[in-house]
Amino acid sequence: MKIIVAGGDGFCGWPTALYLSKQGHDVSIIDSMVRRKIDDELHSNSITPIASLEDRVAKWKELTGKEIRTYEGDLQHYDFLQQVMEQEKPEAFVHFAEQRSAPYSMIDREHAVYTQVNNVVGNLNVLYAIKEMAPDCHLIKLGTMGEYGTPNIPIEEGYLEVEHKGRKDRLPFPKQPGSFYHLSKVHDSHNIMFACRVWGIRATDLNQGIVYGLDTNETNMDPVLTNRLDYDGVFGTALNRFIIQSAIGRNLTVYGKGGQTRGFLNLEDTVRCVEIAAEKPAEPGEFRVFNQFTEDFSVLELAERVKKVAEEEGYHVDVDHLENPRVELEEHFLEAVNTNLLDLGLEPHFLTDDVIRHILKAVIEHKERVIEENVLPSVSWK
Ligand code: NAD
Ligand code: USQ
Repeated sequence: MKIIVAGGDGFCGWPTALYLSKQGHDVSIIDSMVRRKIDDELHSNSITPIASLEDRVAKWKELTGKEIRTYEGDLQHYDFLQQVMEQEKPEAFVHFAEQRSAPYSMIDREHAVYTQVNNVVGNLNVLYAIKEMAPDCHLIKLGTMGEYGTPNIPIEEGYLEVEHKGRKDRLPFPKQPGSFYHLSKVHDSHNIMFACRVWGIRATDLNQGIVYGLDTNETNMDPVLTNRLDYDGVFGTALNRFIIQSAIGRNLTVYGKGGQTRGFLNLEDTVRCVEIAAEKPAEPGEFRVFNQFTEDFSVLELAERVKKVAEEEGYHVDVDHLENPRVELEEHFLEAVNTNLLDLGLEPHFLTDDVIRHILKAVIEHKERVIEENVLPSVSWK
């Protein structure tokens, strides 16, 4: 299958591009490199040293004989996207290419506007490019579980059967996101759903939970293929961040009470979920929604899991409860359905102590790269 991976230089996109290429698909990457520029803006870095995209794909070709074509450009620039689509005529378009940090979107007005323009306009351009140049192409769009927020009822996969004043309908599940970033994903979902209904586009919205892990079989093949891994207060996510904090002798930063409960999945499952969606595409006109996570944990539970494993490895770890920089419920109900991907064959890699130990050992190798002042949260929601 001819597949474009937009955002293919990023944390999820790079391992996905390699995995799809290894599976025999004809893969090309679009990326504007903006994530690397944001590192410069924030004076931050990936804890793992990462090679340029050019070197990464050259190494992949040397090791496997497989070519991954690359297009450096911004999805907001329609002329650029048109050229790529005309050249590639993809059967699937995997769309990771968005500003994905909630704290980054809450820094100030400029960052909120940047996030929503980048994400919403980029996605709208992708929808038009599919309509105009590859109408049968299946859009596989990375959404987020955070679109739903934390309602006091179980979360369904995209839709809710509602009975109201004696009438019934299947309606989009209500969305109560917690940041301007998460809101951008809600806007994307609405635009995609509309494009499916009006133009007959086929699309799958993958409402992904928080991804943990660093490597996959493919990124492990050579140091040049190493994936990025964020630890800072803006782009680092729970669990990965806790593991890195324990490796560098810092207290684990639980925000508030730590009862915030989220869906999580291993990076190895991210790449497989995208493959499953690509191999079993949505029907023309169908807006399909999969909740892409395998387990849920509270933040405090994760901190305690990491503390236990790190202490077994000889590190002393304390858990701090910092004043929460975000506005969110710290104790709440969370139950979400995630059966669509399991029904299509996903075999989850669950979070075991060995998985935590593996990430810990991998990050310890690079701990001298951590910029200490970036570890604590610096962005307030208020
Ligand atoms: P990332 O920032 O590491 O990668 C995103 C990539 O997209 C970067 O390489 C960046 O340069 C590129 N990009 C951004 N805007 C672009 C544009 N307009 N044009 C071209 N390229 C652009 O992020 P990630 O962690 O790999 O996340 C990928 C996707 O998955 C995002 O859409 C994110 O919202 C979603 N997601 C991530 C997680 C997670 O835990 N990391 C969880 C749920 C959903
Ligand atoms: N948290 C802490 N301590 C930390 C970091 C986070 O307690 O050091 C808490 C946050 O307050 C929040 C929860 O952990 O309650 C999750 O925060 P996060 O930074 O791990 O994840 P989030 O901001 O939700 O964003 C990440 C990705 C985003 C993706 C989302 C999936 O950056 O791209 O969309 O996870 S989800 O959470 O399902 O919406």
